[in-house]
Amino acid sequence: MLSSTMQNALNAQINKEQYSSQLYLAMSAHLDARKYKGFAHWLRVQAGEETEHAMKLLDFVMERCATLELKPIAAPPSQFDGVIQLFELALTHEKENTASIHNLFETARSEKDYASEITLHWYVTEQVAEEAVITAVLDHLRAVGDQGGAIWYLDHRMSKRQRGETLNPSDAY
Ligand code: OFO
Repeated sequence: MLSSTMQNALNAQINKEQYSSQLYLAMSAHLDARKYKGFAHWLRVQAGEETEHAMKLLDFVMERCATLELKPIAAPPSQFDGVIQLFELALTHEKENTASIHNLFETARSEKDYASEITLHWYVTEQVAEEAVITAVLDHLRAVGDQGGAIWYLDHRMSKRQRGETLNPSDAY
């Protein structure tokens, strides 16, 4: 069994992961409509990964015979500024999610919930990877700018991301 504190905290994190998926889907649609098909593809794969993050926690809650409490998922924005600003927003979002995972980890520690703590190790590591890859995308975007032709080459590279991989644009050249 999970303590009610841990159960509530895990349910809240499931909702945050689902929101992340919605946010990346909205970002993907925004860029797709502006013909940035590669960035849109990358973000859509990211949305799928966020759903998997939610499902992994959901399975854990169920395995612990706790109550799954699904809440309404907040609507993400539907309009964004340019590609660079959009990825800046993505990085800010991931930093917030990292803080949320760290709080959850602290809760598991204070509840002496060792199983939750071990499960959350994966999320702590995953956040390091997510922040790193979005930072790398931003570095590339800032280097090429969002006006010239080079951004279309970067867009093409971003289209190479497969499900289950992060695809740092540096790896794709
Ligand atoms: Fe689930 O890692 Fe991003 O938000």
